[in-house]
Amino acid sequence: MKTVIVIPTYNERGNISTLLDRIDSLGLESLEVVVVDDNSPDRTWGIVKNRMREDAHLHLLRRMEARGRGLAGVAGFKYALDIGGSIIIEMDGDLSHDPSYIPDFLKAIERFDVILGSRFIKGGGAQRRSFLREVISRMAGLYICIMLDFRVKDPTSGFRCFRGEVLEEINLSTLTARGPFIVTEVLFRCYREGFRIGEIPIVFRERFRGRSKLGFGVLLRNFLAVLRLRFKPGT
Ligand SMILES: Nc1nc2c(ncn2[C@@H]2O[C@H](COP(=O)(O)OP(=O)(O)OP(=O)(O)O)[C@@H](O)[C@H]2O)c(=O)[nH]1
Ligand SMILES: [Mg+2]
Repeated sequence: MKTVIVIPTYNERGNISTLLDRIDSLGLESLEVVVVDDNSPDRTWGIVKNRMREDAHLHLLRRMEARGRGLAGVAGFKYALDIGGSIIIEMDGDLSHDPSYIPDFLKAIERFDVILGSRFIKGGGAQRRSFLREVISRMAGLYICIMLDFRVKDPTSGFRCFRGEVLEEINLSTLTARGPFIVTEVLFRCYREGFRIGEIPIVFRERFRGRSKLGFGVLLRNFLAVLRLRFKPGT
């Protein structure tokens, strides 16, 4: 059983080495790591390329075409399937997602098809998060669950684990989200296909290094995208 970790990055120079070191130190067997970098101006991709000289299990997808968290995530999933991944984990590259939870995901996926790392169940949480941001993420999560009939607590978490069959079934090529909304669109399809979706607690750490890409524009786009998905679910 090959596990593939997919990490989309854009300008994560200050974080990527620490993250890759922490993943290495888990000492997991049959593990491949794919960094999907959209040609970051800070040359995050260069750091990965250097490390690849000494690490045959590290892969770089350096995307030169249109940039976006969603586009990068889908490219990473396709790559993970291509290299024979049977369990695929996605996580952020800004150290908000602690790799020490990876063994918990691998244990939980034995009984489910999809596992979400949840901030909003017992044992989960968010560190260094401002009150405003906490309220926004909870409200957004609630709105998404009501509109799309999801029965999870943290639908926007980007720390997730999938069985390979799930990503084969949900038709990656017809996903439409180019940005961060991809996490909601993917979960929507997982529900539609009837997969078993579970949650494990994670403590999320607010980004320490690098610039946040969240703004009012992102929130508004996501709000509208939920409506679109609700009334025009696509194929
Ligand atoms: N390849 C690629 N990765 C991206 C892009 N935008 C964001 N990412 C990465 O996706 C992950 C999540 O993005 P973040 O910017 O951390 O989003 P967030 O956690 O909602 O917000 P902040 O942490 O406050 O910035 C990080 O690893 C980013 O580097 C992009 O356009 N292309
Ligand atoms: Mg982040």
